[in-house]
Amino acid sequence: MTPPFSDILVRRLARARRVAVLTGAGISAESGIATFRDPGGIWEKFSPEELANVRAFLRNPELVQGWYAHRRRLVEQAVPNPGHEALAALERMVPDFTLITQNVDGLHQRAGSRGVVELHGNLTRSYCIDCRRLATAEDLDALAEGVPARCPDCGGLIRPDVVWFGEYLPVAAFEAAEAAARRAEVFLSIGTSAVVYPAAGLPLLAREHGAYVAEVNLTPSAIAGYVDEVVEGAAGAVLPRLVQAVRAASRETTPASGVQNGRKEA
Ligand code: BJW
Ligand code: ZN
Repeated sequence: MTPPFSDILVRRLARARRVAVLTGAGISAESGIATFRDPGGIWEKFSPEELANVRAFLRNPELVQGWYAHRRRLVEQAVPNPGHEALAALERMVPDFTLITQNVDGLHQRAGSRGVVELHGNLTRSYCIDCRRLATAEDLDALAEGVPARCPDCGGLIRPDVVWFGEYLPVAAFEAAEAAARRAEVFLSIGTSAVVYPAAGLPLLAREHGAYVAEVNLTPSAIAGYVDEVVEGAAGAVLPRLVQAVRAASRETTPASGVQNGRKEA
């Protein structure tokens, strides 16, 4: 079967010493975690812009805490899929590899990716909005009793350690992401609608600095017209094939001496 990606992408990846990848909710969809903007989720009646902001949280903390409690349960039950695993394998083949994610589910780390740059935080952590104390699982249990979860030290509301609309991204994480985008020879944008900034600007930044930019998505994203290649398909199906093709192409260019072109083999 003809691959959904080009030979150019395979050869560029096989040669590249610096690769950066941006992932979004689409990569975790095949692990059973609903995306934000695709139809079908039980939170479909709320847009992320309505729930993922501090005003919504202060207006109705129970509703927003409930949304995150529901998502934490899904994440606990979920397992990484072949898309996450393929990116962990690609990392082991490229000397300078940066995986930047907008996801807050920790599935990349569980698939074996290291040094993941989390742009929007992680929903497994929560903290008190008044004294910043990290919350424990017991602190969050109050929610089950029908009242918002509050800090046992100061009574402040407990919020997830994620980035909501109108909030700044963690500075160190965003700086690391920008630096990786600027130096990347190949940049992959995977499973993101690319409508939320500043994350959606990273593939464009990479391209401005000379990277070959490809996106992998079920349907073309908002930035599809600005990238070098659009690979249409499910990340869990496309990425294992892509990594396999890159591995085969790397072997073809490996000298008989066994020196691996500076690559670490998976
Ligand atoms: C598959 C698949 C499969 C499915 N395989 N693919 C106007 C212009 C520019 C910017 C702004 C603007 N007005 C406001 C802003 C700023 C705002 C913004 O960008 N808004 C836009 C919506 C217009 N951004 C911010 O506020 C950011 N902060 C900021 O800018 O700070 C500066 C500032 C400070 C003070 C005042 C003003 C500015 C913060 C953004 C934080 C986003 N937070 C969320 C929630 C995180 C916590 C949580 O998870 O609950 O992040 S919102 C939500 O969207 C979440 C995601 O990370 C993010 C991106 O979504 P993603 O990952 O792309 O998911 P989907 O669902 O949109 O797309 C899924 C894709 O997968 C689809 O394309 C599918 O086709 C595909 N797919 N299955 C491959 N199997
Ligand atoms: Zn507190």
